[in-house]
Amino acid sequence: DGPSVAIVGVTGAVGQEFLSVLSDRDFPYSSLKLLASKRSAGKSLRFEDRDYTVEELTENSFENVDIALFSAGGSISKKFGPIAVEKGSVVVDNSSAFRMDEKIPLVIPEVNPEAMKHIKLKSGEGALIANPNCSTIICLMAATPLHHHAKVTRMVVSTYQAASGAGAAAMEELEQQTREVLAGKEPTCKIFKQQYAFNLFSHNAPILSNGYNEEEMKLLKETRKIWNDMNVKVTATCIRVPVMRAHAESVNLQFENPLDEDTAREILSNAPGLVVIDDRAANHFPTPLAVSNKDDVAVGRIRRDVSQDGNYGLDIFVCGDQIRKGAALNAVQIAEKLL
Ligand code: 11C
Repeated sequence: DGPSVAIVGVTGAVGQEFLSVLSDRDFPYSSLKLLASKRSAGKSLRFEDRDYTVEELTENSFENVDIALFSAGGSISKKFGPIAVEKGSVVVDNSSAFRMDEKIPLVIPEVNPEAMKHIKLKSGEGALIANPNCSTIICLMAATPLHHHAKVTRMVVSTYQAASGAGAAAMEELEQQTREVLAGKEPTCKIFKQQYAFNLFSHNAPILSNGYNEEEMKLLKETRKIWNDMNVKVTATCIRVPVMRAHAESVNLQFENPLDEDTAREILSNAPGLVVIDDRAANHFPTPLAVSNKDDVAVGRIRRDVSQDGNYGLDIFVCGDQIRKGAALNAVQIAEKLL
């Protein structure tokens, strides 16, 4: 019998995507429980020819739940994640609440599935598995195969992040502002405190005392944990751009061992979950639109870094759907590994 699955935060952008991904991948659930806040409880949802009623998330929600997919924010995860684990559920959590807890695996299935190999479904023992930040997932999907070949010593990341990373309300704000600006009206700024349409700005995550914002520090800390390499150097600048649902990232890599660009292209072409779009003649490279609603992360602009001697540096450009591989798909792939 397949596992019983609960979705926590089903009415959010990622929650809705959990449903699409479960369906697209024919995930063999035996039953499905849709959970959300009191505000959304009672809503009807049709999924795979069945009608569901969204239930209010409570401490009693996890009885007989084998897998709980959480995407309802860090404070909900902190409160209800341990309750689900206590009931024997394996929780795959999309928030940042548990990512840096050293007892909790932080997993990209194509990169470090071994980190969760001790976790078993229906064992009576619940467990937590953390889904990394979307920018980290999208970056490491391309950087890891190269790291395995030539060992990355330093990575410089510049992100171009979509509205979806800030939730469904931010996506609506981008659309509304675009209409307003085109109509010559003052844009409504609720989620972001400045004009988003036809603009870009530094990521809205809190700024820390070192001048980096939290999103940038996640790229450093999560990469070190996922690669199990506390020495890799990572610096990032994260920017919010007026794109709906896919992140783009420019990634500069420095290697311990030489890696020429043809070998890199070959490695990336054979890597799981990755598609190479790198047509220099046609100036055709990855774009957020090309990867929107797609599972694969796209990589291109693969070139030797001319600022470094020999073949010790590469520049690449990656794009990935933030809601899918950056969140819901990665979590469902983790669940698939548990089957
Ligand atoms: C963004 N990555 O694109 C963020 C949002 O740690 O899960 C998700 C924050 C997180 O804005």
